[in-house]
Amino acid sequence: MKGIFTALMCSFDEKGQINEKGLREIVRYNIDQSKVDGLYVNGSTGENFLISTEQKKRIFEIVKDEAKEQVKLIAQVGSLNIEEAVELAQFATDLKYDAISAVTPFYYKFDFEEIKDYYNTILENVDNQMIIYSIPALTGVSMNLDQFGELFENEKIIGVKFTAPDFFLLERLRHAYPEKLIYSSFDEMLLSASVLNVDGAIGSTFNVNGHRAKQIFELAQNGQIAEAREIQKVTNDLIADILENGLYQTIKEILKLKGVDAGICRKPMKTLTDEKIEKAKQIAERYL
Ligand code: SI3
Repeated sequence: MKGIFTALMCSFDEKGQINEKGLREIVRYNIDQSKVDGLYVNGSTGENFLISTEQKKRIFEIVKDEAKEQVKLIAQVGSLNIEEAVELAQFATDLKYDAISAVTPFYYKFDFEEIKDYYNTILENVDNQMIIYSIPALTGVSMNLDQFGELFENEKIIGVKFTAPDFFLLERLRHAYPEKLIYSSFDEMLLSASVLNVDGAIGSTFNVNGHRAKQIFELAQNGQIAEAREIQKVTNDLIADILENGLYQTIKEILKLKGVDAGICRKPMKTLTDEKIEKAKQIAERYL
């Protein structure tokens, strides 16, 4: 379960329906071209919070069918509707996903006891291992070292997808819980997190830049920091341009230039203007 995991995109058509052929091509591109170690399915990058339960299940099925046992698969099942979270967790477990993950419950200001109950409820109903998905900037939910520790008391919680620029907390977590898996999840901070000995990373830009993420992570593990810094620099030039042009839309456009039928993003996400499509082409030519 260690290494570089792509936060997988999903291909959607103009009607917002899953483009199965396109999704299969995205899976193949990540496995065959980028050679990532795993896929994180139905996360933020997969537009999970914009789609129906049936669509989430279908995506789990298609990805498993395409990837088979070639890479590790993590199913993000988190939902404000706890019955949906349990249903998806059971569904992905039946499909033999290697682990499930759930975003911290958001929108309502849940207290820590409620958050803990959410994870324990999902896990009481499913025979699988869980990776907490912590992304305070989007959920508004920040947890401290002790709270992570309390969640980790449940042995089925095997790690955390740590999507925050808090390197103090990251170092404390690494030190306090050497046996838990910690995944860094801001791609632009991969080297810094790798130096703190994270077990892997999960990221959106790995859909097109997974090969460099693998290099950064492996170089850092070998102590080749100067070399890793060079690759992180190019990576961050790429990420800065992608973020400026529109994150998920630009990644999809770049995939299309690589021959992958990545489709468009679901509404209310916008489609790229002609000018931004041209910019995406320039980004691809410059970096990929
Ligand atoms: O669940 C997911 O799709 C992710 O892993 C998200 C991941 O943390 C990305 N965050 C978001 C909000 O998309 C990052 O990979 C991020 O896009 C990247 O670092 C650029 O800022």
